[in-house]
Amino acid sequence: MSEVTNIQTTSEKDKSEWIKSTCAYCGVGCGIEAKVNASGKLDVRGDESHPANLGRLCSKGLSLGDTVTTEGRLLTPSIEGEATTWNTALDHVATSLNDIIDEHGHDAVAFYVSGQLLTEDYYVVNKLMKGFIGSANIDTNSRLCMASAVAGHKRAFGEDCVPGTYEDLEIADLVVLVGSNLAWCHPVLYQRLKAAKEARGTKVVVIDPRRTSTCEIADLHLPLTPGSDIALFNGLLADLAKHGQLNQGYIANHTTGLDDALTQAQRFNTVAAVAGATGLKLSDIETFYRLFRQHVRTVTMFSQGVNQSTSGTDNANSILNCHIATGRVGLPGSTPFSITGQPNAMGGREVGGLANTLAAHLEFGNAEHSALVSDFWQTDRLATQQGLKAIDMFDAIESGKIKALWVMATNPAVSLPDSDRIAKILKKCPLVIVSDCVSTSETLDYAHVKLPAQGWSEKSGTVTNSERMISRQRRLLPTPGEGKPDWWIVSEVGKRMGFHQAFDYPTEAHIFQEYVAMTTIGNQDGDATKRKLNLSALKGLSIDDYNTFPPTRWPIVSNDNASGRLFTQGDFSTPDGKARFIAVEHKAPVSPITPQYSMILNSGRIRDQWHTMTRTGLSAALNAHTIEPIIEINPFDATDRGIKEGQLVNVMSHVGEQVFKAHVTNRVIPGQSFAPIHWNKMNCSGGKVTAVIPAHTDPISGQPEFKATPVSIKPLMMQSAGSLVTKRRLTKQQLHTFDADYWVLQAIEGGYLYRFQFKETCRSVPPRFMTLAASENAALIHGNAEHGRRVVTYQNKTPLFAFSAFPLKQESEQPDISQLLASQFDSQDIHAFLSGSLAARSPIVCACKQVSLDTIEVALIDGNAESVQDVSNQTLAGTGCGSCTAEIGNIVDRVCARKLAQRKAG
Ligand SMILES: Nc1nc2c(c(=O)[nH]1)N[C@H]1C(S)=C(S)[C@@H](COP(=O)(O)OP(=O)(O)OC[C@H]3O[C@@H](n4cnc5c(=O)[nH]c(N)nc54)[C@H](O)[C@@H]3O)O[C@H]1N2
Ligand SMILES: Nc1nc2c(c(=O)[nH]1)N[C@H]1C(S)=C(S)[C@@H](COP(=O)(O)OP(=O)(O)OC[C@H]3O[C@@H](n4cnc5c(=O)[nH]c(N)nc54)[C@H](O)[C@@H]3O)O[C@H]1N2
Ligand code: SF4
Ligand SMILES: [Mo]
Repeated sequence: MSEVTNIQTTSEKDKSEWIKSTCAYCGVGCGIEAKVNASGKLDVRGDESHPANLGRLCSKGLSLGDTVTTEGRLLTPSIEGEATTWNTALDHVATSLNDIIDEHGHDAVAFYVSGQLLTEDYYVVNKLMKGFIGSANIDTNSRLCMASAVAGHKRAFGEDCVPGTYEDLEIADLVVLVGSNLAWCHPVLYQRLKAAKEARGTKVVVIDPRRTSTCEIADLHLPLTPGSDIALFNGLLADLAKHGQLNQGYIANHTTGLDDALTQAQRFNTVAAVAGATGLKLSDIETFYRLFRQHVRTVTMFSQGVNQSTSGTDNANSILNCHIATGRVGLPGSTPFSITGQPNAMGGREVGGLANTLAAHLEFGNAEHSALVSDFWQTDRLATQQGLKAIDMFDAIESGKIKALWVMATNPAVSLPDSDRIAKILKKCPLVIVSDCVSTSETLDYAHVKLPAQGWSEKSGTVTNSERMISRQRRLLPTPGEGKPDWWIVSEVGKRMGFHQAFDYPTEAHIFQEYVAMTTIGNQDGDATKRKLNLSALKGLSIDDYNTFPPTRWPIVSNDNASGRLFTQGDFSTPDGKARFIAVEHKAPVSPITPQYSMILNSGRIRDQWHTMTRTGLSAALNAHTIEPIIEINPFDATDRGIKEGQLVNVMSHVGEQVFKAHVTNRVIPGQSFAPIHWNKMNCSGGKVTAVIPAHTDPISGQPEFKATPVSIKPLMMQSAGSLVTKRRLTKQQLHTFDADYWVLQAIEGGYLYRFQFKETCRSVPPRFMTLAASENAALIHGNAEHGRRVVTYQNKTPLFAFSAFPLKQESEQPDISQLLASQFDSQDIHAFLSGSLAARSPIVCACKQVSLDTIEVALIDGNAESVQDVSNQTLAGTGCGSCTAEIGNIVDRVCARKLAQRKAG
């Protein structure tokens, strides 16, 4: 673990040493500048010249330096657990794949890849599979993320294109956020929108069953029933028609299919009908429809609340229908906008990572497209039909049709639905190859072959963000161990499988050049195969040009890439050039609520963690905000079930059960619950939300429903708790000695903190601690039993672990023992801990500036702060990425209400 990174502000003199690159995390694609500091760590700051963020970064971007550690990295290739050379590993992979193909056919192998690969990596793995192995059994975690938006775009526009740009958010008069928690998931875009709202009064509508932090800037929040977006948007289309707001000229010249779509939509011809399906207030629906009618400059941004649904594709088209009907597509401040999740989700869509597309926006089922691709790749083995989508792919492994799976840059044992079943399938698969940069993950547990990949700070290539901006990711640090670029690993295997010429790339720049050329094939004016995805102006890009390539938005067809918007002239990519209305029908999520499973479980992200925590889990700063896998439930449901704030609960569906920590809040409405996706077996005995989510998918896109699982939630009765700090992670075996009924691991400054809960009283806990001490040959020093059971172990006079066990009901009085590590087991602190006088420490609210709840409360009480702005002025809280301002607002409200009550009472 590294220390917290220094965040530098721009200063002219050191500018030349900063290297420009792109953030490792979300699809906003912020430009960063990074520099290795005197202590060998990476300093990171926002790139003021990058159009996506203009210098801003969020807490995750600011903490990038913390997560580029050499600890926990996969360092050497291995086969069946034995370290080996690259040569042996690559030969083994190539020979094994060829043998399986010879015996069982090319469809017996599969690749499962990721939107966290670079475009160059993605391009070669897709080329190897579809072009040379000759099967399209390559799919990506974008199936869980963007597949519905992709399918919706193709149906409406004839091509998978996001028409707008980020600037549109700033010039819109109305921004509608559907199923998007922008404040936490795309924080820099949220900041841009917030600033625009402050400057010009942009109206913001948030459509989300939960009251998220994004609602802080909402003029209107529509907490609709999960899965009822189609009813709302069909109602909107009907309303636009009723009020004569359809753009008839545009519809006549640039669209087809309105009649059917409108007939379907008119089933929600009245606001009452919409209210019936969505559970929303009549007046709120009316307000939303009126805002949409009044503001031509409307951007509708949609994300996983729309995509991750068994109606995901129809959801997307219900939104697109309303924009097409009003001609609001690709115009300044006036466009639909599907926002991408991963840093290179868009790049993967461009080069064809999904099983149902070829490459460069060329498609299966089109003889001309296939001919173009075969000719370009010089292959006679091109896959002739779509491959299996993620869930079907794992089914085919289970049934034995697929014998080998190569997983790259994704963690399916955690992130796929019904994940315990996925783990069983991986266990059964005869050959599992995993390329990753970390040494442990649930998926790596099942790998026969492990291949060490370079991590973010070591890789070089390109990524494309949500607004189609291609940016360079540049090498910043040397690679620990023998990690290699993903494109190199794949190319080496390709060569060894017998396709030497096709995969003989000297550098990643050569791959990019080939991709550029591919976007130009059959892409001249007048070609029937013409696509918007075209980088022809980059043809002949030299290696130097590639190295200095500035962020550029596609299409790149001439040197002036003026507005960068698409379909501005109503010029769509369908054969007749017209956009398609799609008739879509409202359907409830597939799993019905039953008396046994009467709560809906929604899942998604929290502010400071990234997916399965393999990287953000390493940063003490990012771990300070939410420390355990919580489940949000409404006070009404909590009382009904006898659940208290902070109590452990069992969450069960018909596929599995997990333990979470209840967070009782009005953010979710009665009958609903929300759990984050980040915790898994690597860091918690429970909290793995995918283990309770069944694998139901959208019939068109194949995207799983992640946000509407019927579950039961029941309180668990625990007696005692414990915490342990250590500089080293406990081994699985050591953890086992505790035999805890619940444990969770948190990275903290200087080491790790484990929290335990037990069904028994704390009197019976200490023997387990002795077993742990024995495993390290360590001596124990016991504290005063009056203050709970407290122990510190020493090995050669150096403290190893500090542990305390206490009755659960005394939990709030316990000191935060992470202080012991922060002070490097200072002997006075240890003494205070053992004797029961170590002070409690308050939780961090602002991760960027490391401001705690206590500090904020002091500002409010002693400093007389009255607003978020006052708090920020006094403490700097909220002045980093700003995504904690909603939380600060809640604290301000709470403390000010208390102050008022006290004043009244006094
Ligand atoms: N901090 C952080 N940021 C991230 C990521 C991360 O792991 N951590 N991951 C990145 C990735 S890959 C992605 S895909 C994006 C995802 O970004 P978002 O899509 O914004 O994030 P989620 O939290 O998955 O879901 C968004 C919202 O959908 C709502 N929702 C649930 N059901 C419905 C419904 O029926 N209708 C509507 N309208 N809304 C509904 C949920 O309550 C939730 O608030 O975030 C990216 N950014
Ligand atoms: N319940 C529920 N489940 C969900 C979602 C949800 O909202 N709810 N959201 C879904 C969505 S939108 C997404 S995108 C997925 C994300 O799910 P995953 O893709 O499984 O999550 P990550 O933790 O990002 O896994 C990436 C892995 O790749 C490794 N890695 C990082 N960089 C590289 C690299 O350059 N090369 C290689 N070879 N490896 C690398 C990381 O160490 C990590 O092990 O989760 C999905 N699952
Ligand atoms: S918004 Fe945050 S996580 Fe997303 S790219 Fe920008 S800095 Fe990275
Ligand atoms: Mo995603």
